[in-house]
Amino acid sequence: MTLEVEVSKGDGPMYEITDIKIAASEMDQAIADPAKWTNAILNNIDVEKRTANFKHQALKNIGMMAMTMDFTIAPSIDLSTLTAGSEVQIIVEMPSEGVFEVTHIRPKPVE
Ligand SMILES: [Cu+2]
Repeated sequence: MTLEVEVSKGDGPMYEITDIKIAASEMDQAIADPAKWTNAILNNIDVEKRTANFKHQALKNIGMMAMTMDFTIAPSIDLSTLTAGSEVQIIVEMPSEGVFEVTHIRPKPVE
C-alpha cells in the first residue's frame, strides 16, 4: 500500500502532517469502473459461514445469468456493515472452479 502524505510548515519549528491518503491502486481504479458492479438484493447473511444469499443480475465477468444464490464473502468485507434486505452492488470473482466470492459490496447508488 502506498500512502500520500501532505506536510505543511507550522508557525513554530514543527512540521505538521495535514493530510494522509491511500494512493490509488490498480484495484481502486478497477472498482471505479461502473461496469465492474452488478446490482443485487442482499437477502440474508450467515455470519458463521461468511456466506450471503443474493438475488443478482447477470454477472458478465464469470458468465452467470441473473439468479438467486449463496456467495462466500471475501475476508476484507466487514459483515457488520451489511444489512439484509438492502439493495446493493457487488463485484464477484471466481477464485477457483465453482467458488463464487463477493470481493466488493456497496450500497446501490441513488440514480
Ligand atoms: Cu448466480
